[in-house]
Amino acid sequence: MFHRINRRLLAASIGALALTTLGPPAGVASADGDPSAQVFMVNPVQSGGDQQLTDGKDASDAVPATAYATARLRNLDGSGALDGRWVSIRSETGAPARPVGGAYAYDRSADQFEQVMAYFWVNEAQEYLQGLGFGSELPGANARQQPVRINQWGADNSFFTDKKAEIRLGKGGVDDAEDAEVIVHEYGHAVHHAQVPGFGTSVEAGSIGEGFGDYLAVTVGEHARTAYGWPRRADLACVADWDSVSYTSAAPHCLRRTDTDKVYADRTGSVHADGEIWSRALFDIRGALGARTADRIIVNAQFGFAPDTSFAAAARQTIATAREMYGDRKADTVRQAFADRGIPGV
Ligand SMILES: [Ca+2]
Ligand SMILES: [Ca+2]
Ligand SMILES: [Ca+2]
Ligand SMILES: [Zn+2]
Repeated sequence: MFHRINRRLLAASIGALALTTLGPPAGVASADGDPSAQVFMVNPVQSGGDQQLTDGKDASDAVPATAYATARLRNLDGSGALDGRWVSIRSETGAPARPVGGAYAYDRSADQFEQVMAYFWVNEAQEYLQGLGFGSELPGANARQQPVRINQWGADNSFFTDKKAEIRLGKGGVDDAEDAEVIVHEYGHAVHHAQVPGFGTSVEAGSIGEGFGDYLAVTVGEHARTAYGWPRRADLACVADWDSVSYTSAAPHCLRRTDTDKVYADRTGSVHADGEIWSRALFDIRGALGARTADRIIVNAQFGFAPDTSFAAAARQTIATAREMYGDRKADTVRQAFADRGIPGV
């Protein structure tokens, strides 16, 4: 679950069905046949650095053209729908996105833009995990077609549902799927659930789920940014710089951060707040070992988490995984990151 704001206030969504599309396509099909698409470079606040941006009721001109990049939509099944190897998009708002001249050239005012963003970023996240070896050298981590539903309701809330193993992205405030960090956060829950069915049945396990989702959003976004040469003009540790302009007053706008000084003794019992303890530890491991090594350890360790794990047990499992994969020195670096958060028994 991403956040919990006004989720009963559904009425505002009824007028959201108008659809607009851009005229001529902004790109053409690539030589290998993958269509191009307009996407945000993680999100417009992070890439552009303008903390004054606001939703403007989903207006095209509320976000500058420089916030968009043209990228390829990979692993599609060729049907023209946003169905592919790692993700399948269903939308309850607007017609399904379709390529014109080999391009999905929608801007943010079109409902189809969120469909394209969700496809691009879920595919990107699974490709990142595949690139770490999950699905080849290591077991797959949600290496399957992930269903994503863009929800018509106006509630400012996105979530992953255990029952259908489906991600649902809401449209309250800034449309949730306009921010890659919201999409990938939810994908983090899908990864956990695929690794350990029913994961998150204790408050601490739930907090680990939220912290990992935030961390995954940051590390996948940064991987993509580096790979594509996109700008970043906000702190790496700021999660959902764009979605959060709707409900945070102070700049920089962040739903949460992965670099707070929270320790285990600061627990509140709220999974989102306490998740910042865990995400900071993961962020520190990344800082010390580099993203690739850190993320191989972090994700691989999660296969061994109990559904109702504690911070202490999950930290010990992560340290043990680091030792098995990389030896004592790196294991001690991982241990230090958890010890710095005051997690007992490490
Ligand atoms: Ca939109
Ligand atoms: Ca939102
Ligand atoms: Ca960010
Ligand atoms: Zn969540």
